[in-house]
Amino acid sequence: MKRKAFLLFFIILITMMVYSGGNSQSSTTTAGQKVTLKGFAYVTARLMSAVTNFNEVWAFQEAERVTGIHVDWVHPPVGQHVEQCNLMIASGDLPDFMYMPYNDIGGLSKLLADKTIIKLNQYLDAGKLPAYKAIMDKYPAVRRQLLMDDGTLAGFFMLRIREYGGQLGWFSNGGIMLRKDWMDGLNLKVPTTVAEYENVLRAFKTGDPNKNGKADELPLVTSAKNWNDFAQFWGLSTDFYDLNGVAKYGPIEPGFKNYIATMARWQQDGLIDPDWPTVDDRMFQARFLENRAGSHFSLVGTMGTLYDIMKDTIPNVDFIGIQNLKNDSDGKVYSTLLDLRQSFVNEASMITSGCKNIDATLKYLDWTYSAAGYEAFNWGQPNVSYVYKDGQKYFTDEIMNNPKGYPLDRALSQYAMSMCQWSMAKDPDYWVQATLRFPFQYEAIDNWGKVDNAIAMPPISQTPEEVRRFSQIMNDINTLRDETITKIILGNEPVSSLDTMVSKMKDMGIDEAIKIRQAALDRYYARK
Ligand SMILES: [Ca+2]
Repeated sequence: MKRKAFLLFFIILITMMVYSGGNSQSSTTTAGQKVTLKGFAYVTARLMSAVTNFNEVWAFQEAERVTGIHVDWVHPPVGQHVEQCNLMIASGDLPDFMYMPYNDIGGLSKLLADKTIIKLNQYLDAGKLPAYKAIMDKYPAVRRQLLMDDGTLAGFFMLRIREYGGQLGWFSNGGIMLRKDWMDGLNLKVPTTVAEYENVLRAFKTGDPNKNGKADELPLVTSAKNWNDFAQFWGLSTDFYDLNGVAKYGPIEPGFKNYIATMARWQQDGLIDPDWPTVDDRMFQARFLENRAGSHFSLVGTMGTLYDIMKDTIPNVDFIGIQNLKNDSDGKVYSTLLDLRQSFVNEASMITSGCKNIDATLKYLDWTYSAAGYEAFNWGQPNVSYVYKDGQKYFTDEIMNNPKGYPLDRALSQYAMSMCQWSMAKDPDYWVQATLRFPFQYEAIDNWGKVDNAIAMPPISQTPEEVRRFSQIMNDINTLRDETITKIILGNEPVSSLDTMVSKMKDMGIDEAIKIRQAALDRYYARK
């Protein structure tokens, strides 16, 4: 007994020594030698246009300088990361940590159950992730998204935290855009409701805004993927959404009929480009170049591209990105865009069960979330890739107008990881400077973010069995939905076909699918 007690005391003593050393440099350096970790990280073509290895990026050099930890990186060839990572896991020869889109390699639950990766909770609780924990403490809503349903913290996620209008999420990269010069020419006000928007489309149709004497305008140019974008103005989705904690499938809701009936009427009245089922990017651009397209559910980057190609031939061309249209029944402005509600991306650095130096790995990965790490990984090298002016950060010409002629993403990727994939918190200010070029883009981003994001489905997680059953049911139901919507909008079937569609969906198991979503949603809201 005495011997055992002594051993226990000895073990506690050793543990205390290791822990007390956790906050100092000494735990990461052995006899003055630099600690080296092995990291597996997938890379994209964008990053590889600038460097061949993370260690060539200035921010990673800074991380090494500050933490005293060197990482030997393993980067699979672009596009082969899933296969390569699976091979590595199967071989049992694991690095200290790996950065991956985890859903592509089985998901967090499976990686934990297979003991490929380890939980981080005990280290979080022991204060070993000070910077990462500070973010979770500051934003409880983000913390809820990062923890799994059972409270497990499984990795260092790529965070995209932005506060807007009292809500948390990233940017709404898309919304309705209109030809501002056409609106001004016809003396039209900015529409805020579906009815007002319809009036603008009608005025485009009949008012000859392109002044060629022909009624050749296509008031709304769209494609099949935009139908969900329009549905949100009716406070619903063509897919699943979250109505005050209740999982709903839009196409079987009563309000869906009003929405589809409106789209069908617009089509019949010639307000929608009749070629929408087959329109591709080239045809889409041609409609704008021909000075015939009046409106589109657009992306902010698309607006910039269209402006670039139109400005020489259409001298006064101007765009406006307007707020999402008000829902008729409650006057709210809804969005079902996940980006506006989700503060992380499904990618993370995960510590593996083969990690040989957990303390050093934690310290290294935590640093990117510190104030200094945030600056280095978003903005790069001070006074080289960015400068401070009046307390604000600005990219230099090295990035914005690169002397070697590099495009912005390549120039920035030599210094920082903000445009690439890495476990870090992305700075909304970086995104604005790197993405937006024209005043109408700033205005659009501002307007598109003025929404109530509550009906967007939050980032729920499903068990492997739920995923299997859910997709089994929904594959056929979604196909039926797409076919029915297309036929009704094109006028090939009456709006009443929706009733037949709904009863078919009931037979196909929509109620069970809703139940599965509801269970996942309940678990999400029950997270601590
Ligand atoms: Ca015309």
